[in-house]
Amino acid sequence: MDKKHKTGWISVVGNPNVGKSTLVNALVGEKLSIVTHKPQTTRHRITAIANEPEYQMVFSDTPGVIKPHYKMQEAMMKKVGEAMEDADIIMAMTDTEENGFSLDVINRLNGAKVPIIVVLNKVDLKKQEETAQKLELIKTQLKYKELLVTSALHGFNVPELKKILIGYLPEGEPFFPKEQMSDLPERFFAAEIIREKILMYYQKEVPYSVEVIIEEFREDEKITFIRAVIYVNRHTQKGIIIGHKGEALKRTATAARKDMEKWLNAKVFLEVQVKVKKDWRDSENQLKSFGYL
Ligand SMILES: Nc1nc2c(ncn2[C@@H]2O[C@H](COP(=O)(O)OP(=O)(O)OP(=O)(O)O)[C@@H](O)[C@H]2O)c(=O)[nH]1
Ligand SMILES: [Mg+2]
Repeated sequence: MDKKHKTGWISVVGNPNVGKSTLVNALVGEKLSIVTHKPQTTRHRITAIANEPEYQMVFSDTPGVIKPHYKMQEAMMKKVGEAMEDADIIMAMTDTEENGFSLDVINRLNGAKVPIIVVLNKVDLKKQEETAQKLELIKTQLKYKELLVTSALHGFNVPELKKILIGYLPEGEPFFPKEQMSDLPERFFAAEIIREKILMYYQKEVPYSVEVIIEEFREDEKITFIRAVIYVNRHTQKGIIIGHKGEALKRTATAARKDMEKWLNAKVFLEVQVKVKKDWRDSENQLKSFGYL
């Protein structure tokens, strides 16, 4: 007997830095979502699709849940809400560094009408007894269908998690063509690669004050031309991004270009400019033009 095809939206929700993007990348087998050791790496809802003949899982990686301090963060939190509304399954994620789920996350999850799968990530970092204690705490915090420990970084329990998710996927036709891995354009991922390097190379508030926009993305036969603008909040940050004799920017752009070449499997010519858009994080118009609203 033929098994019916399964399709569904799976949203990953949790505090910053617990490994949501790492896990989504591991589940789809491709690095789509950027990952850094800093919190608030993910700012958008990122679609990542796992395709097999018998199923299509459409993951929404989301920004870590925080209390917003400026309009951009409000927009980030709105995306978490939207991803939860659309979900057929919610993956609620915490890690062994956290002391169970935060109240903000619990409050968001309480009204959920779809199955919740709880994931306790980063089990590689702690002894078994400590992990067991965290699991006991989580059991008292949420109503869920399944509870699983993972190490997204090392792939531990990722195939098992996938099997569990398939079990909860609704039957249905695929939403996207089977070769598609995301509904976001290449330009978006190119900008994210640059932002990942900025998060890695710059300190304190600087990475959080930056937006990256791709103004040109042109694939010629032999080379892909990418022209990017890094927008900063304040004039002083422009100098920091560029650095002494332009060295900081050069390092960032070179690292980004190398990753882009791997991702596109093509030679890339990357041009990066830095511009100031004063207080863009609190400007509705700017946030609209940057795609947050
Ligand atoms: N040791 C260990 N580190 C992990 C694991 N999963 C993720 N990490 C690390 O945790 C950090 C945060 O990972 P991300 O995937 O960016 O976390 P996130 O939840 O998407 O973070 P935000 O986008 O900021 O909300 C990175 O340095 C990862 O390499 C894991 O299983 N074990
Ligand atoms: Mg993330």
